[in-house]
This record gives sequence, structure tokens and C-alpha cells, in this order.
Amino acid sequence: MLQLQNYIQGQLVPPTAGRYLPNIEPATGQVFSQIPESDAQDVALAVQAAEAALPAWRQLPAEERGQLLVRISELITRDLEPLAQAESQDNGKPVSLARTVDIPRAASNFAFFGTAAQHFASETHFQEGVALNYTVRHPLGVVGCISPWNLPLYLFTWKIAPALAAGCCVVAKPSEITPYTAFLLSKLCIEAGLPAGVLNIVHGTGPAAGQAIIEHPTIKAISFTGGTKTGEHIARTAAPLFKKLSLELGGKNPNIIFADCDLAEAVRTSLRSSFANQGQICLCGSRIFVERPIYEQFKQEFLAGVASLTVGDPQEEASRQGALVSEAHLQKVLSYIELAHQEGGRLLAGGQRVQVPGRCAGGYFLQPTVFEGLAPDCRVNLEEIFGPVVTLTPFDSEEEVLTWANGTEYGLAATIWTRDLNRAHRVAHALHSGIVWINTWLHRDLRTPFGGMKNSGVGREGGLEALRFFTEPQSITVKL
Ligand code: TXE
Repeated sequence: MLQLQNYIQGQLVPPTAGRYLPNIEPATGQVFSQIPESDAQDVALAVQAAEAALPAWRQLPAEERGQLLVRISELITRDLEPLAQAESQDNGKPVSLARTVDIPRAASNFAFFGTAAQHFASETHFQEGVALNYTVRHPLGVVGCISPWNLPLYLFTWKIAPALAAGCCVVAKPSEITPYTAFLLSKLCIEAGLPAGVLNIVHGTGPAAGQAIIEHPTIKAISFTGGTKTGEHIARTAAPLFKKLSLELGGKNPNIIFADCDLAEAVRTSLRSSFANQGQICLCGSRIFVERPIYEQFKQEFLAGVASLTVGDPQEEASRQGALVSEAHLQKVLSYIELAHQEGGRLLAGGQRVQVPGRCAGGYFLQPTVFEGLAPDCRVNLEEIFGPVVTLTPFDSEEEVLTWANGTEYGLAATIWTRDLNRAHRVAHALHSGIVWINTWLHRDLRTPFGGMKNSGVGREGGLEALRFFTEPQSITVKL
């Protein structure tokens, strides 16, 4: 059976305690690989390796660091197909999605930050006749990157690439639920000639390996994406150690559809924003608010689209919905479906586990599910479900829908559908949301700030924000 290894000091190595965890393929429910169950000892070795590599790495010209990152990007692109297959097997997502979104975006992350490092500049503040103040941005040092299971390689590289570009050395941990592509990445880093210790990948659970990373006194910053509860715990642990924190947490995103929108486009994109990756994207729009005059028409067309989403073996090209990531997560999502019934919701589509015949008989499949008739402030409409479950709610005015849209503890992303430019801007400005899309969804430009307001997180990733996060400004003043 495939046995993954840690990547420490440029080598693939077993965990020091020799313990492994089973890794399950969500589409079959079968164990297909073993992953290192690393602990504080492995993390300590990784930190040592990173510290030793730091002086040479931070002094390397940005152009040379960038060339290595671009080389990694090229190798990811070369291996697009096997990486997409691995991501699909490990996560349960349709291979077509991994091929068109996850893996290309992982390659873009390295290419983008590989070149961005050369464009990164700092400020000068000139005081006429008195002084020249200039700012130098030093790499923070050794940093920790911890990522989740929903977009495994994509979110892992979204953190690692800017950290390396900024001149930091990294100790990274992928989710123990989806570690496979991070392991394949470590092989590509060796092939690319990344100097030993610059990037170290430690596999294992959150409470053991993850905890050791957030507690380690040498690690200067933690970049984390995952659940809000875990983010809270990380903040509590890391704050007294004065670590810099970037936390990308959950969302409960509104999708607001005004009567004057391009309905066909709104329906098509809302199907994606509801169910892409089985709804397991923090940016999915799980609360769909539709202006009353088009509510029934939207509902009919949307439900027709839902009926066409084939749930099936993620390896098959025709499958539009794969498996949920784990049995535990499937049970969590099913419990919210039960709650939606209890809270008085009317089930319009789905709601049941799916038995896919053949090799996938033991997989964690769920029908795409739609409810209506739920109060905007019921638990189903306030809590993050993180699965293929959405609610439809009619609204009568801009004020009403803004109150509902802003009425959760989250503020990650929102989508607005309208042809009225003034309204689009007005509503966008009034939304308490770190990201707003107008007449589109999941449109990404890697230069824009990425992250949430309220309990959706602290700090922003992307572009210069990420490079600023991984560096420390120093102000130097010269008296004239
Ligand atoms: O995430 P966790 P889980 C949401 C979603 C989901 C819920 C829980 O609602 O149902 O979170 O998912 C590591 N110290 N999102 O439990 O545990 C862990 O090993 C250090 C939203 O799977 O937050 C993994 O690498 N690290 C989300 C990472 O944290 C720790 C994506 C995320 O796992 C740790 C995923 C600890 N003490 C889930 N405990 C998004 N925002 O995209 C855990 N980890």
C-alpha cells in the first residue's frame, strides 16, 4: 500500500515514532494509503531544517527564488493529469474539477508569487529638507502553513508560494484527510532543486502535528485555513507567543438575485456556486435570496439544473457531483438536513444519501439538496454546513435582503445579480463581506485581497497582502 512520507531537510523521511494513519478514498470508503502520524519531534526536526536553510534563502536574490518557484509551477503543469487523479481519489471531487480548477490554480500560485517577488517594493517618506525615511521589508523567518481538505493542493500552495517568495522558510502541514497531493508536491520540489530545508512538509493530525507547529517558539507566523473553531483555538495558542496570524475561516455566503438580472446566467452560475466541489468551498453561496417577482421562475429553472447534476464516481467524466470528503462530514451534513426539516423547511430537491453501484458502493455520496420556507435567522441559515445544501428565500426590498445577508457571524463572500450598476455598487458597499462578486462567482485575480470580515477570519491573503504578511517592515530614517 502507498505510504506517504514527510519532507524534511530536502529528504522524504518516515515519522520518527514510526506510526501511520489510514487514508480513506471517499468515493469507495476504502483505505488506499497510509500517512505519517507525525508529532512534536518531527515538527522540531522540520523547524531545525528550516532555520538552517533560512540565512541562504533570504539572501538569495528575489529573481533566483522566483525562478525556483516558477520551475515548481512548470512541474505541476507537467504532472497535471496524475495530480488531478490523486486529488480526486483523496478528496472525492470529480476529476474534471481537479483538472480544471485545483491543479491549474496550484500551478498559478507558484508562477504568480515566483514573479510577484520581483515586483514587491516598499515605501519612502521624504520630509522636505529634514529627513528621508525608508522602509525595508525583511522576511519574517520560519513560518507555519496549515491547510484544509476541501481544495487540498490549491490552498496549500496559496500559502506556501508567497511565504517562499518573501524569503521565509516554511513548515507546512496539509490536512490529514487529504495529504496525497502535498506528498507529490514534495517530490516535485526535490526535482525542481529547491534547497534542502526551505520547505518542509509534516503530515499528521491537527492535535499532534498541527498543535506542535502553532506552539513552536521559533515559528514567527501561522497562515491557516480551516474551520472557525480551529481558528479560534489557534489564535488563543499563538497570540501569547506573539505570532503573526492569517486566519481564513468559514463562511455562510449570501447569493442575492434581483429581478432585473440575466436570469439564465444567474441560474447557471448559482448551480456552480451552490454545488461545486459538493458545496465544500468556503466561498459557496449557500443562502440564495431571490427578489419575489422572479422567485418562482428562478426556482423552477434552478431545480431543473439541480436535477441534471449527476452524482457518481468522481473518476467518471460525466459525474458532476463526487463524494463528500469523509463519513464524519457526510453525517454532519445529513444532521443539518434533518435540522432543516425540524425548522420547518420544505424540501425541494435531494436530501438523501446516494448509493453509487460498483466500486463506489461504500462511498460518501449525497444528493444536491434544496430547501425553501426557512426563516432567514434559523440555524440552517446561520451556521456553516459546508456541503451540497442550499436554501431559497424570496425578498421584497434591498433593505430586507441586506439585513438578512449581513445577519450571520460570517462575512467571507457574497454574490449580487443585477443589471442596475448603481444598485450593484450600493449593495456591494453595504455588505459586510470581504469579497463581493457582481454577476459572477469564484472569479479570481491573484492580486486582489482574499479573506473575510467578522468570524470569517483575520488578515488577507493574495498579492501584495500575502507578501506583506510574510515580511516585517523596518523603518530607517536618515537626517538630512
Ligand atoms: O477543519 P479543521 P475540519 C469548516 C467546515 C468544516 C469544519 C470542520 O465547516 O465542516 O470547518 O472541518 C488542522 N492546531 N471548514 O475539522 O479541523 C487540521 O489538521 C493546528 C472550512 O476538517 O479546521 C487541518 O490541517 N492545526 C474551511 C486544518 O487545521 C490544527 C475548510 C483544518 O482542519 C489543529 C475546511 C490544531 N489544534 C473546513 N486542529 C474553509 N474555510 O475553507 C486542526 N488543525
